[in-house]
Amino acid sequence: MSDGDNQKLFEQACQLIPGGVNSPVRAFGSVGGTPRFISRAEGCRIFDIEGKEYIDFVGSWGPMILGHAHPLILDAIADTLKDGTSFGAPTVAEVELASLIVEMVPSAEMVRLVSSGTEATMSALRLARGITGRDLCIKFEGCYHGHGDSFLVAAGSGAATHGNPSSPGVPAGTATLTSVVPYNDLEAVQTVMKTDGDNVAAIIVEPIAGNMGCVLPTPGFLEGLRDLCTQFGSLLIFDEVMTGFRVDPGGAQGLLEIEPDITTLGKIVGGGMPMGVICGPSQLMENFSPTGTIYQAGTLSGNPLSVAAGIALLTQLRDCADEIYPALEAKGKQLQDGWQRALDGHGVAHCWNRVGSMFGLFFTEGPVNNFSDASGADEQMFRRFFHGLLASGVAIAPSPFEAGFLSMAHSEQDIDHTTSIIEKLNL
Ligand code: KE4
Repeated sequence: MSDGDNQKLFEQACQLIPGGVNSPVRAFGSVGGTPRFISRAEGCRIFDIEGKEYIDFVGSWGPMILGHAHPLILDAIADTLKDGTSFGAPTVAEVELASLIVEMVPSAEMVRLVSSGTEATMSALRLARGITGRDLCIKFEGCYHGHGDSFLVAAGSGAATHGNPSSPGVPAGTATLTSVVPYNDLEAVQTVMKTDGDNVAAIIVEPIAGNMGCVLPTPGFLEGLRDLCTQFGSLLIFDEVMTGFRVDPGGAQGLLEIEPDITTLGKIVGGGMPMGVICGPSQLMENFSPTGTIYQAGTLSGNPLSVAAGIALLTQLRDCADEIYPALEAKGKQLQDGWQRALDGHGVAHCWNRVGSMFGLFFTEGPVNNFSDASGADEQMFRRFFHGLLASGVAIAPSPFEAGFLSMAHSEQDIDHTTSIIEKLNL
């Protein structure tokens, strides 16, 4: 292990893997520089191949709510591993995890397990389209629902509410079935529903957005979506891949007491192993094959190792919720107060959005209520902040359009240490 190993390995990786990474955001495209190749992680720290350690606020993009390499999760996987890795047949543990999810997620009566958040949202939209017999869907600018064709869509120009592909390879015919409107803009949704409501299968939304930084729903926004879906017979899909079990044991729908028709989950539900979930009322979920005719399948769906990790983590979050979620809120407040004070000391314009241990820091006066607001933040300042922290042993997401996460493994001392680092940064 020596300095420069990350760069050397990155050059080698780029010969073999597009951009040297298996998911684009990891390539540091938004911030420049060399991605750190991580060799191990423990608690709130990650360690790269040069032996450098970082206090980590990415947490593998959300799953690590108890911290990395938590013994409860590692032991659950190890215990399962000795019996094999995959059977392609139902297992007791899948029933146990389904029961846990139904118990914790207010709107869930039945679940279907898949292997990623993308699979979950793709399947959820197909379910909504199959049930309603309608083709259109509405999504929100700045919300990310994985890389399914129907979601890689940019807002249509001007009056044309129907979307255009935001990626090559997405057929125009597919993109035009998705309308993209600004987050928190209920009037824009009402306009679309007025003309197309009877053809809208679903409105899909991150109930607390985490893919344009962290952006909160303004009062009445989600309630308005709920009412519009009920009025027009469309289905409301809460994409809780990030917020599920993060902001509350019952996710955003538990915290905000709004019931969607269909919920998608990921990240935490798999304890850091590949997992996605579609869940909701039985009378909707039973439309999935084989009880219904809407096809959905997966070789590794309900994988024993992922399910074991998910059971271990959700059980801990359920049983210790009264300790865990207040503690995560306290950690989040400590972080926000400290970083706010340090950045004020630098005279840097910034604002925060935060729900418990999920946060967004924007280098703009704010408020930030949608993607346009988030896009107005100072990206050069973000880059300086990102690299100043990284050089000082603190890892935040390598993009201004990502949320940050705290875990139970971040101690008060760890958080104070990051604040003292920011005080000394050259911004
Ligand atoms: P995956 O297919 O990456 O498991 O989940 C897609 C997805 C769906 N819905 C929401 C709300 C999500 O946040 C995600 C994935 N989140 C990103 C981070 N913003 C994953 C990181 C990455 O793409 O590498």
